[in-house]
Amino acid sequence: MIPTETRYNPSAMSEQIPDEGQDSGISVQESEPKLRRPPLFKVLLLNDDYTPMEFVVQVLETFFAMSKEKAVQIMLHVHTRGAGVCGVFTREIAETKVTQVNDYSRSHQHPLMCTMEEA
Ligand code: TYC
Repeated sequence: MIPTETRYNPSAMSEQIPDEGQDSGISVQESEPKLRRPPLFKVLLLNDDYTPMEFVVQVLETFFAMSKEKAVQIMLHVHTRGAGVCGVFTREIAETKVTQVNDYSRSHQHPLMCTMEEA
């Protein structure tokens, strides 16, 4: 005969050493989650007096995957307000967009400027 205390008895589990879930009064400082969201960056287009409107629209369609309608809307915003946001990206993507747009503009002899700033 196995002594009563040593037999497997699921209903007796709650009588064992209490853990935190049993309102034991024991508390453990849990560590903060390790993951952090990366910083985000706005990519901006700046207005100038020389770049053709149609070129700016083409840039927005090509490098920021905008519809023609959205690209015209953003281009006109930049034209009237001086600057506008083309998109928000992580640092490396934003840097790549800025370089691509500025290289493309220069290769077409346009002064169009693309920059970035932390969102
Ligand atoms: N201002 C330019 C013009 O009148 C058009 C333009 C719009 C240029 C947006 C740059 O980011 C820009 N031709």
